[in-house]
Amino acid sequence: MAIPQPAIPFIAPVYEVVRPEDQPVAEFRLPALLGGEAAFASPLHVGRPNLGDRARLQVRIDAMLDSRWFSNGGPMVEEFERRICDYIGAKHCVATCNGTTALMLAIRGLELKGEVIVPSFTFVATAHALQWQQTKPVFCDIDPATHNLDPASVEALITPETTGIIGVHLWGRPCDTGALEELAERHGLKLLFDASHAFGCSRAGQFVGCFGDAEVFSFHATKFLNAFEGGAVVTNNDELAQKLRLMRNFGFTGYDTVEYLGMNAKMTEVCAAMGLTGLESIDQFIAVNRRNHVAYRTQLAGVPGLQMIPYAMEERNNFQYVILEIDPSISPLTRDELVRVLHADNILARRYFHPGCHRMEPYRTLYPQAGEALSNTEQISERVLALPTGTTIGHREIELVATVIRSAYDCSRRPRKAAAVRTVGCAIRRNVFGPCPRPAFVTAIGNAGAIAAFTSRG
Ligand code: T4K
Repeated sequence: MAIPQPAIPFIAPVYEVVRPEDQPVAEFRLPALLGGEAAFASPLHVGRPNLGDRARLQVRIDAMLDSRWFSNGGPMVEEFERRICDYIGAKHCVATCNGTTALMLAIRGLELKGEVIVPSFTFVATAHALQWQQTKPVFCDIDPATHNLDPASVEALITPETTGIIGVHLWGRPCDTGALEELAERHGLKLLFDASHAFGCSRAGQFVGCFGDAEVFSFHATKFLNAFEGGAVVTNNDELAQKLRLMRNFGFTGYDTVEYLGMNAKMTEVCAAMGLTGLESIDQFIAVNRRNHVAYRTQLAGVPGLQMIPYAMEERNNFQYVILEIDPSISPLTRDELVRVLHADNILARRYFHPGCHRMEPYRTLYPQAGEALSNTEQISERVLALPTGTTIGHREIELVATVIRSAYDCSRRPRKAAAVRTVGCAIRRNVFGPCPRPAFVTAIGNAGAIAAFTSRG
């Protein structure tokens, strides 16, 4: 059964669209890469921060300024932690200055040493948090259907050196928590989840935050719930929570008593104020993300070789990411060609997460063979593309993004239209720049392979 969603408030988009408000989006528009006018006058970003009620944020900030209490376990952080626990039904939340330090604390707190199994298909912070403390990330392949750790592949990588597993709930779609918990228990391993994308998401009706030994959230500006910068470790383990609280604050147990090796991983009061204010609007953020998701799905239905990753509608989802998967055996454009088309139109779609961590430094040098067992990761990281969404994006923007995509596909599939496009493109350029710079123009497209279809296949 689908979970009822709250009414969606009107939130004005902040992007300047070239098309006037009252004109319908044309079915076809000449891609800017071929000389058309850019669809957006200013960049349409992925990851624009959501903002809760500005007035309430201001009240909180004023209270903080008046109190002269800015950090080190202030009342805003305490309230933020309490509200996170209340929201997801977890026992402890240890708020931190960002998600990466939360991962680092959790890894140290759980005593993950030697080897830890982790996906390569994730943001590089997941791997860095291990390597930073001399723990070896053993890169594991994903299930291509879920983009998450494949439990069978995890089991094949367990050695006597393995101390733990870190699953990443990518795009907010939870890992197979049951299979991973069973595996961890059977092999005596610790299980941590990088839930940076998954605040507000559930699996089997249970909120993310309650799985494994601990879970880590990111409240970075680009996350749908943001604290400017911020993160948290959430756990039901009393002892671990106590340890993490000490580690977050240099190991202090009193004014001048240090009982533990610690660092400075504290969340500031102003960040907690932002997080608390966002939490009050979380239903609206999710509703807008969901609406955008549905709109993209409708607008992009039927584009050959292009799929949007779905969310399980019987669960809670934050719909934070709109992820396309482009199958190069069907699609007339590759993912990278489509990126060039979109960027030329000022739509700054991102190749999250390309390449896999194993192809980045220091992992490429340290573990040069890692890619051999990562065929799904290699394939999926060549196919994925994140589109702009969030509360700064409305139906108009989505319609226009979809039109740009459809038009580019249309050109590359229909030779006559492609020829027309080339002619129109050159005509426009001739009018603007003088004689058509065809060689450079064609080379720019052709050499890069971007919409090669417009030229060679046209
Ligand atoms: N694990 C996973 C699975 C993660 O995805 C992340 C973070 C982490 C761990 C670590 O959590 P944190 O330590 O960051 O809390 C961005 C974010 O910086 C990063 O937090 C996030 N994942 C990752 C997926 O995306 P970049 O390098 O792509 O950021 P950047 O600067 O290119 O920004 C992305 C887009 O957002 C840009 O187009 C501009 C826009 N933007 C960004 C900021 C900061 C804004 O419009 N306003 C802003 O204030 O990593």
